[in-house]
Amino acid sequence: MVKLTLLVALLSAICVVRGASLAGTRTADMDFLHKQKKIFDLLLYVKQTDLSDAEWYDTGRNYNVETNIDMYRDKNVVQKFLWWWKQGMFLDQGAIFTPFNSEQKYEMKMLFELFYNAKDFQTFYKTASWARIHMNNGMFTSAFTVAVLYRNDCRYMRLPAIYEIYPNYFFDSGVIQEAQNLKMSRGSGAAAGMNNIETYLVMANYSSKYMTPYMDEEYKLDYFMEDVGVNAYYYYMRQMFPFWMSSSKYSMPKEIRGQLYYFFHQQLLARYFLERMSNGLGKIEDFDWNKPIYPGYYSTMTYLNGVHFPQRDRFSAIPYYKYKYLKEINALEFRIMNAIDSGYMLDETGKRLDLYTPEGLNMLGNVIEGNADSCNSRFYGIYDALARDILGFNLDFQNKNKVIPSVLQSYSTSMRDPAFYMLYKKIVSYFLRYKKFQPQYSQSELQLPGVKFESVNIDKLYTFFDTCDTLINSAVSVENFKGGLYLRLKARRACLNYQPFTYNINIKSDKEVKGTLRIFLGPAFDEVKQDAIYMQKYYSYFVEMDRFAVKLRPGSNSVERHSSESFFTAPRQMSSEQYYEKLNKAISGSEPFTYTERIFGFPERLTLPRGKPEGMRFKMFFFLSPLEEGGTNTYELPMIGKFTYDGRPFGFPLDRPMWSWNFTIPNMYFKDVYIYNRSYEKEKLNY
Ligand SMILES: *[C@@H]1O[C@H](CO)[C@@H](O)[C@H](O)[C@H]1NC(C)=O
Ligand SMILES: *[C@@H]1O[C@H](CO)[C@@H](O)[C@H](O)[C@H]1NC(C)=O
Ligand SMILES: CC(=O)N[C@H]1CO[C@H](CO)[C@@H](O)[C@@H]1O
Repeated sequence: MVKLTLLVALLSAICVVRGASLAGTRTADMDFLHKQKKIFDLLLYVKQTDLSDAEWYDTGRNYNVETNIDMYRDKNVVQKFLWWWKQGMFLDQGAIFTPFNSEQKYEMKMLFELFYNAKDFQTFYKTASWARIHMNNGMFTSAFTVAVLYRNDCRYMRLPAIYEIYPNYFFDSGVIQEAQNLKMSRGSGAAAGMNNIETYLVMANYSSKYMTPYMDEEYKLDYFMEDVGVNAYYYYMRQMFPFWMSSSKYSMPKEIRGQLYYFFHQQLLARYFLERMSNGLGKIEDFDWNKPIYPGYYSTMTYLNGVHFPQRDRFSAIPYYKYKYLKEINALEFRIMNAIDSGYMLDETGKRLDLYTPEGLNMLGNVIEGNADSCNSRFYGIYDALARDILGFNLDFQNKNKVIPSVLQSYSTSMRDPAFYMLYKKIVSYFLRYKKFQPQYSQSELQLPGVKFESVNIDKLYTFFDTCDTLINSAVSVENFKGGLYLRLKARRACLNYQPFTYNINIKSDKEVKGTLRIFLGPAFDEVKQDAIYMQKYYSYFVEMDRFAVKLRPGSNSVERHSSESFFTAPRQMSSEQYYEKLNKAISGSEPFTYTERIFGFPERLTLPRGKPEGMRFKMFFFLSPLEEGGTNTYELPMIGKFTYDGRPFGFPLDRPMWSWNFTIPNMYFKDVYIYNRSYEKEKLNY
């Protein structure tokens, strides 16, 4: 989950300590509203470039980048772009975009820079409107999204969710087909809504429904791997720090970039592992590039141009046309391992950079992701992208216009492939190896004398399958833009949800003290009785559930914290049509429009792993560490907003294996909890 520590500094009083609302809430002015509507409109029905009644259509048709070259900060950026444009070298409009193809990535970066360099919002909007009509839609969406995230004049603005822009990356072709049928025939099965707005519902399923003949155990988890919220979360987390973007050119907290890459994936794997356990599946398998890959990937999805996503049969060996990459990936793995084991990396001039320093982890993260901050991308390559290329089994291609990317080559689809988890297990294992070579925390580093957990009480924990509706209007083509606004096509599918709960934590302190309270959820295994070995073996399977600041007074303190307040999670985003309605009301002056800095997080619905009907045991771990005055840094990230970070390594103190004696430290507390999955139909939960 997001590794950004929001020390809810505003956490007021003790006795009953409560988290405050996460990020600042503001009321929009007209300027904000008009800009917001303009940028939102640009991503509606993005595959259709000819919606002549849309505002962007006229704007884009009448705009000329070249004659407005003075309106861009860096003219070289514009000249380079125009040169490519005039040569007709950009990706075809009907081609499939992936940032993992280097030529496509290069072009997308040019487009992004053009957007980013527009001197004012009007120029940005005009440029984007022009590109919306003339550029490949995938490339446009990607470059435009990053520009909105990084442009100061678009701060806190929202775009339609990625699953609303490209429903075909989230739902199988049957759903898309049925949506098209409904649109064509209208009426049939439609529940006409109010105000002439027609709502149509498509019942969607997960892929295990279609693949019985080859049924793979891994697909028991399809409700997690294909969850709309979790895939969108992954997309935004990676889109927030695009690997091709250098932190020196754009304001990006470079101190945490590489660490975040590690922590985010490590936490995602831990969360996935708890879900595996709930389904009776064991650990994530290792794999070898030179041996057949165990899990298959069977997709029922299609790209916008009708082409199917590539598949991978169970136990398939790497295809021969990927052999050329195998040598390279083996070399990169060897170099990364060498760096971790020797303790230094080589920069581009051959100079040694010490890895076992406070900055080391971040450096390692940048190198493994192979992002633009890598200390030596010639030597360490782009491991993340190369591994995805090999493992996804995408077909070989003639040229960039004929690329058919695998699910692993798009951020919004990668979590659907079971091999994704195997790959990130391998990637995370490098980091764990690095962590293992560091001294384990000593008692004095962890303890907080005079502070003792007395008890922790938690409500009974329930999960259940709910129904989630997703707006999939973009699955169809509309006659015109305004007509499109009156259509409501939704896909309905079961989705894991949980019943919100409260932690009641009693802590005794002999003094006034400020601290950070961290809550983790991890596996419980009967066969491992001794806690000593337990935390040495399983520390990396703990998911950080929450982290917040507390202020203790002398005596007994009771801290009450609701699961919904978690720093890491966010409630379901309002759907586009609701957001749009709210926006229109505000523009007409009938209702004020409030917005928050924090736009997204890990889906709150998935706070808990499914568990079992009879209850499944898990372990919760609570840890209170002192918060030193002035020891915090404040960062601001797009979509996350401002947050304060207490300077401890991400995942602390479970970022390193832990010894038993630490359990006797009174500012730590373990509790066994049980998670029950209930039937939604039978006992509709009061929530
Ligand atoms: C999903 O499954 C249900 C129940 O079998 C079925 O009625 C529905 O048509 C399926 N949806 C699609 C899009 O195939
Ligand atoms: C709960 O989990 C069991 C498997 O452990 C599954 O058979 C059952 O369908 C689940 N119940 C619900 C309501 O999800
Ligand atoms: C191995 C070790 O150092 N164990 C220590 C753990 O902490 C307790 C106090 O909380 C000590 O008494 C142990 O010696």
